[in-house]
Amino acid sequence: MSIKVVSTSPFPDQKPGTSGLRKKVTVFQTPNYLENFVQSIFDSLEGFSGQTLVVGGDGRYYNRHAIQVILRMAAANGFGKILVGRGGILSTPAASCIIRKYNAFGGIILSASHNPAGPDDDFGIKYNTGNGGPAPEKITDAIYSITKSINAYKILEANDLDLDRLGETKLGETIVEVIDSVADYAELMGELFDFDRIKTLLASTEFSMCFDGMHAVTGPYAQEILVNRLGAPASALQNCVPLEDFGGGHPDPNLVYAHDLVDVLYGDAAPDFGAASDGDGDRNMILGRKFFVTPSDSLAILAANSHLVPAYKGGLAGIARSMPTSKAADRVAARLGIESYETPTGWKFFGNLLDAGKATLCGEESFGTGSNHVREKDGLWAVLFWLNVLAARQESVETIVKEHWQIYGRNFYSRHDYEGVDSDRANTLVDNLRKNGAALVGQKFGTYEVAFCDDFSYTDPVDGSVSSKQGIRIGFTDDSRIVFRLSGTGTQGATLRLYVESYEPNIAKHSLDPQEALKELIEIADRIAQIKILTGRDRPTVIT
Ligand code: G16
Repeated sequence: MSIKVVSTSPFPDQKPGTSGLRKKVTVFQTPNYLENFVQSIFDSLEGFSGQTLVVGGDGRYYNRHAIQVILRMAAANGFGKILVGRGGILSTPAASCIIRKYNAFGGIILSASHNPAGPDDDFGIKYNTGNGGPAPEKITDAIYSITKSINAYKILEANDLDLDRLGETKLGETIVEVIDSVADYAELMGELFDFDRIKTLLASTEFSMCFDGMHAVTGPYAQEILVNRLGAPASALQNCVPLEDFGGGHPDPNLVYAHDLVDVLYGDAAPDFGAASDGDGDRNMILGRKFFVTPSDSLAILAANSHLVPAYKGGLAGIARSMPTSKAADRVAARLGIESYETPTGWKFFGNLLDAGKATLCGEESFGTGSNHVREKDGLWAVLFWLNVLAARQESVETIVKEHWQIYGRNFYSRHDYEGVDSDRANTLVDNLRKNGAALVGQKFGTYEVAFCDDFSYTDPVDGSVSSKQGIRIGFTDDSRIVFRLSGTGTQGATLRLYVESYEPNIAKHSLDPQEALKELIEIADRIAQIKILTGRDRPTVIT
């Protein structure tokens, strides 16, 4: 087997977004497109010769082909060993778990997360460092800079490997080991949670649940953990057979796209607990019977109940949330007497806080929750955390959430997404806010008065790195706020995200519908940003 050096020329559009490079499959199929990006990853790294690389993806269309290319390139570039999930499959949190457990140098994860899959849909690739987490900005910036000047890549001339058989093979000088995709992750979950207590809950005739895998990567993980190890009936799982096109669905666990699960939890004879995970298994949506738990509340509630879970009963070091996530978790941190951190959107910003032992739990409004057990958000982990809390408290999801609001007050929260908007118009909207923001301070809009308006900038408390332009925040004197930012994960046009939050201490008002409670603020957002006029849309694509 010989190493081939292939001449290439740069592509101008390989800048990683919120979570790696996400493009249409057809773009990745452009000759050398994938290879350029992979070589740029390797060229941005130092000291990996002879080290271990973890490779896996969410099983979407193009996963198998991309993995064969990456294996040959990693071998040509001098990795000593490559651990690859069977069939090329690793959920994002499982990949993080395996990088950490086997002290790998890093990992390459193939996924476009919650974006649809198939020949005309999306694909993605990202690099994770040796801590198991997404590469920080200084690495993604370096990768991008290399993509702009790359002129060659290295690849081994070899046949495709059999990825479906466990065990080791040699690829040139490199050992490739196909590993079980689920076992290490399942074992880790068993160490964190009270499996005996959850088993008892799942065996009870008083309790029923439904987990929806959205035909994506979590199916086999849910089967092994929830059914095989915890004894849930097979009927508790739906859409758990992974498909290359996710069954034509949009594997984003929210009230719109996870409609199969919503139908069950809001239907007749609804189970007590429902949950869904996304394309690559790092997101989660939690439902009670006819009851939706917002991701921001979920983070706060898990933190407040963390003493019930074996892994966290010794206490939390701190709680971190992304800036647009509601401040509900901050209230829990304050009561627990621990630090809370506000980071930009993107799980990569939690890495330093977790590594430095400053935060134990992290969460984002975008249906992401996780802890220091890995360095990615983790969908099934959140489901198991909720099951552990339900098993310990013997109360319904709704009761637990409402009791939480009684103690802490309710942070009404909603996100409105305008997907596939013309990019120029979306940029104009954000530029206008940047230009005119300062003049808003002191202005009154109905019952609200603007206290501040800025473009969020974050200084990492561990390494001092600064990330600016992370979202326009408009704060009001009563602590309500409106946030605008453009998504960094879409592949078509721009997605404008509007986040709206207000705090309500009065229990009598807690049962209001969030859209009702936030109505005035939503109208103010439109007035200030001219959303309808600039996007040409009279309503959002998705409301959560
Ligand atoms: C990624 C990031 C998350 C982020 C989410 C949404 O999640 O890892 O940190 O909150 O995208 O980002 P945006 O608002 O820029 O679209 P995932 O699940 O897509 O990997």
